[in-house]
Amino acid sequence: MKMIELKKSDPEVYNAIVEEIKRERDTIVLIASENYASRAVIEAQGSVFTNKYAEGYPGKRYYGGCEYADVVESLAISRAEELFSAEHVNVQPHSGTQANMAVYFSVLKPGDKILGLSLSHGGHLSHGVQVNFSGMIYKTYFYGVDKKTGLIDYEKVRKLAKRHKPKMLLAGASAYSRIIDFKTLSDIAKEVNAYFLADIAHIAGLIATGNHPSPVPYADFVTTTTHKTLRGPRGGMIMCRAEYAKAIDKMVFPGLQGGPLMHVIAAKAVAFKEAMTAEFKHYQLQIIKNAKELSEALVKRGFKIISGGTDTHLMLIDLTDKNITGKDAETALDLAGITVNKNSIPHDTLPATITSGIRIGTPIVTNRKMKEPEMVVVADLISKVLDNPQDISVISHIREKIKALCKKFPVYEDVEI
Ligand code: DSN
Repeated sequence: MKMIELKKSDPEVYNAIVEEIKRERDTIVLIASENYASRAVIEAQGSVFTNKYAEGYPGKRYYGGCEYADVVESLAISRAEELFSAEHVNVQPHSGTQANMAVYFSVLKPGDKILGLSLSHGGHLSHGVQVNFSGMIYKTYFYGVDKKTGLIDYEKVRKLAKRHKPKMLLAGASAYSRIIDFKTLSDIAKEVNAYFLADIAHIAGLIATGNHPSPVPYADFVTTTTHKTLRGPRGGMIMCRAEYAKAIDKMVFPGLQGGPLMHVIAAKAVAFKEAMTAEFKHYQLQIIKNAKELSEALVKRGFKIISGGTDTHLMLIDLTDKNITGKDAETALDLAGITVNKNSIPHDTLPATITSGIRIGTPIVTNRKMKEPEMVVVADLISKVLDNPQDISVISHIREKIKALCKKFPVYEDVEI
C-alpha cells in the first residue's frame, strides 16, 4: 500500500495516517473490541465502491450502475449466511448500534419494555442505557452478574423477566469474559413471550469458528459488528429468522439508513471469506488460549479478574486492591506502549470516567502471532507498570521492551510510508 497522492495533496492527513500506522506497529494493543484487518480487507474498503450509491438491495436498487455493487453485496450475504448458518442476513447496518436499532424498530413500539445486561456489569450502551436512544425510547430493565462469582445468574434473569414481562430479552456483552448460555436465555424469552435478541459483536469470530456456542439456532435476531474478533471492516450486520427478513430489510432501508456503504460491504465480503479458512479457525482458538494464559499470569502477579478468568478473548481486571484507578492505569500503560481501556467493574463505586477496572483482550496480539510465552511477558510488563505508575524510568524501560517485542511480531510491514 502506497499513499502517493495523499502525501502530495494533504500532508496533514497523510502524516496522521503514518503516525497511526506506526502506533499500531509499535505498541501492544489490548483493546478487546479492536482488531487489525487484513490488507485485502483494507484494499476492498479503500476501493472505488466508496463512490457508488446503491439504495435498495441486490436486484432491487434505486440507482443504475449497480451490477457490481450487487455482486459484492450478494457475496457478503451468502458468505455470512454460510458462516453463521443464518436464515437471513442484512449486511447494510453502518454499525452495531444501528443494527440493534433496526431490530428494535422492526418489532417494538416506543414505551415497550426491554431487558438486557447492565452496562456496568459488562453490557452495552445500545441495550437500554438512559443516555442512548434505546434508553430514551424504551422502558428498560437490567440484569447483572452475581457479586461473588461475577457470572450471569440465569435464575435471576428468569425472575426479572417474569416480574417485568419485557417485549424483548437481550443477550450480549462488551465486558463479560465467560460463555453466555444463549439457549437458557432463549428459553426465558419464550416463557415470557418476548423476542430474543443476541448481540454477538464481541464474540462473532469465536462463534463463527465454533469456539463459543452460537445463538443463531435459538434467537429471533442476532446482531454483530464486523470489526472485532471477526477481523473485518468497521460495520454492523443483522441475522434473523426468515419470518423477520422483510421487516428487517425494510427497517434498515428505507427505515433507518440511506445509501449503503458499498466499499465497507465489499470489505465485509472479503472478511467473511477469510473467516471460513482453517487459518482463521486456528487464530480464534489461539485468541482464547492467549487470553487464558494472560489472565492466569496476571492472577499469579496478584491481579483480580472478574469471574476469576476467561473463556473468551477478554478479561475484566478489578484494580481495587492495586490502589490505582482504571483511568490512571490506562494512562500509565499508554506511556509504556500498552493500550488498554478503563472499564467499570460490577458494583463499581467510581464514575465511568474514572472506573476501578481495565478491560484487556487478545485479538490483536494473537493476530500478530504472539502465543502463550509472550502473554506471560506481557502480564509481567503490565504488572511492573501498574506497580510503578509514577516511575518514569521504569515506564521508559518497559517502553523499550514493548518496542522490541513489537519488532519480533511485525504487522503491516508491507505498508510503505
Ligand atoms: N465500543 C465497543 C467496545 O469497546 O466494546 C462496543 O461498542
